[in-house]
Amino acid sequence: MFMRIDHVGIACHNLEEKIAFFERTFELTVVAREINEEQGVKEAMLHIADGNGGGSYIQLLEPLGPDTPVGKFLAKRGEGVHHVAFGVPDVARALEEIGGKGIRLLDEKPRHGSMGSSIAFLHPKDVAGMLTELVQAPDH
Ligand code: V0V
Ligand code: CO
Repeated sequence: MFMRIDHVGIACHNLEEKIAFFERTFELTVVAREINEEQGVKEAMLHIADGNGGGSYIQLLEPLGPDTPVGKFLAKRGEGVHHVAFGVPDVARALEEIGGKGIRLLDEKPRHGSMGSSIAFLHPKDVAGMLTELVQAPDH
């Protein structure tokens, strides 16, 4: 079902500061930036590698406000790994299959994600405490 790790999402207070840190420390490059109002984030993707059905990235996330998923996470836990996203060939189908196994879906249908992708989240309490995202890259 999972083709690769698409990205690891990291919650941070200041996106520009963390982009600069990742660029100078690990020599990564920002390949996309977006404000996603629906998800309540300002985000940047730093490219790591190309893989099966799409690339793999670090996703840096700054909340648009305190009452958003990332804003609440920062207040409760501070900066750190917020979610892990797996590449799948078809998000709608993956949701159906995973939902059928009794895992709580946070999204019943795919939503708009970074770089034109389709995304959906699974409840962290049902996945070993890990907020899990499914990603279908465009044209895949
Ligand atoms: C909350 N919990 C987490 C968590 N966030 N556990 C692991 N990882 C996280 N990121 C735990 C929390 O500690 C609670 O456990 C429990 O889940 C319920 O959390 P809560 O604080 O009561 O509830 P909320 O209202 O904060 O909701 C949490 C969920 C919410 C996960 C339901 O954040 C959500 O719907 N997330 C999906 C959307 C999202 O995260 N979007 C931002 C990324 P205890 O303390 O009761 O034990 S956008 C993105 O990745 C994009 C655009 C992209 O990739 O393209
Ligand atoms: Co993400």
